[in-house]
Amino acid sequence: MGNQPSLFDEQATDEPEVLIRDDGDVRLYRHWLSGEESRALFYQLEQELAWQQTHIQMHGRRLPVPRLDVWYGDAGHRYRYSGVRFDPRPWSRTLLTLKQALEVRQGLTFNSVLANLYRSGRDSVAWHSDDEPELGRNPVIASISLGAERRFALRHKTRKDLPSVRLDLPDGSLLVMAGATQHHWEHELAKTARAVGPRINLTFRTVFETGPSGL
Ligand SMILES: O=C(O)CCC(=O)C(=O)O
Ligand SMILES: [Mn+2]
Repeated sequence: MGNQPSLFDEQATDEPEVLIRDDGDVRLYRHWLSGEESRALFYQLEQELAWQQTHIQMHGRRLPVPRLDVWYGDAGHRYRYSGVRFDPRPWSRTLLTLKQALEVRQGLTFNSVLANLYRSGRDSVAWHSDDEPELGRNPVIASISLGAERRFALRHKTRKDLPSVRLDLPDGSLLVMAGATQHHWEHELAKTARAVGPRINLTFRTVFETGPSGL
């Protein structure tokens, strides 16, 4: 593949670590990208993406989410955030390259991606499941991490016998959440008091909702 040989090299994908197999399916490919690739991708995405401050409506107040984010994807697949529908931006060059690498190396297809930029340890994502109706039943979500290592956690919503999973998501890793994961489990990226650099996370998703009026 021209100037990016290993990004599309199927041999480069190791066996994943299975993090969750009960009531869901979560796998980690620890070294999905080389250090050189992930560094280059971090800087390209930091420059190229139209990072914005999203606000949510909570208890009648308009609050900024603790991170920057932006959606990209195929036209006509709207997503919903805090009750409001948005159109994604058209694919950027770098995001399209990564989407194609997921197709070639993992056999996974997506039509959109949510990019998050965690500027420091003060930025975070609170406990949630990616279970919006437009993602359909048992969505497959491919999550690529670039930059600073941050602690990611998953906990079962009801079963106390299943241990929570906590891990630092490495630079260049790919986490795939599939099966019933979003139905039974929730996840977070906690704040940290440690001095950490910025981190970019990309969650590739398939949004089924189409057209201006939605479902
Ligand atoms: O940053 C991460 O690793 C997770 C992000 C996430 O869960 C989300 O945007 O839905
Ligand atoms: Mn999520």
